[in-house]
Amino acid sequence: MIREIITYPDKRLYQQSKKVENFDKELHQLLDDMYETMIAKNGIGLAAIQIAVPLNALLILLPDENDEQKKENLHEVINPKIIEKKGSIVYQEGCLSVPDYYDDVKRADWIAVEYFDRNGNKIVKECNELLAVAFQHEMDHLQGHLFIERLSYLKRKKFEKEWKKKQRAKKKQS
Ligand code: QAP
Ligand code: CO
Repeated sequence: MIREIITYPDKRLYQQSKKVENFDKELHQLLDDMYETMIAKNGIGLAAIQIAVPLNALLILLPDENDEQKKENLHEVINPKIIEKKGSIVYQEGCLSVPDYYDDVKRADWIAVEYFDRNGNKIVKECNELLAVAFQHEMDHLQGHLFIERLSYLKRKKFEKEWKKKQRAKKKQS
C-alpha cells in the first residue's frame, strides 16, 4: 500500500525513531509499503518516519548505470549504526519530505555501517560516494534531522525564503 509522506515542517519529522525489536510480519509489511511509496514518489531513499512510523528502518535504492532502479539493488536497513567514517563530499541533496528543494550538504564520503536485514541478520557494509551520502541522509531522519538543518546559514535562509514564497502561492490558489 502506498502511504502518505509527511513533509516539512510537520513536527513528527523531528522525533527520534525507536529501535526495531521484532523482525516479524508487521515489519515486513512496513518495508513493503515503504518500497511502494518510495518508487511511486520517485525517491532513492526513504526512512519510516517519513510515513509517520517512528522506527529505525530505512530503504535505499540507487539507480544503476542505465538509470534503472532494480529491486535487487535495494538496501533494507534496520537499526543502523555508523562504526567508522572518513573523508568529505559535497552533494546536492533533496528529500521527499522537503519537496522541490535541492541544495549542497557536506558529509563523510566513506562510512562503515552495521545494521540488520528484514530477517534480523546482521550486516556490516562499507559505502562510499552516493551510497554513503544516502545512508547518512536517511540515518539523520532516524535522529529527527532533515538535510536542510545541515545547510550553511545563508543556504538555510534561502530555503526558508523559498518555502514561505511557496506557501503564499499555495494560499492564493485556495
Ligand atoms: C535522499 O532523496 C538522498 O524534491 C533521498 O520533487 C538525497 O529520494 C539520498 C525527491 C541525496 C542521496 C542523495 C525529492 C523526489 C526524492 C523531490 C530522495 C522531488 C521528488 C528525494
Ligand atoms: Co530525506
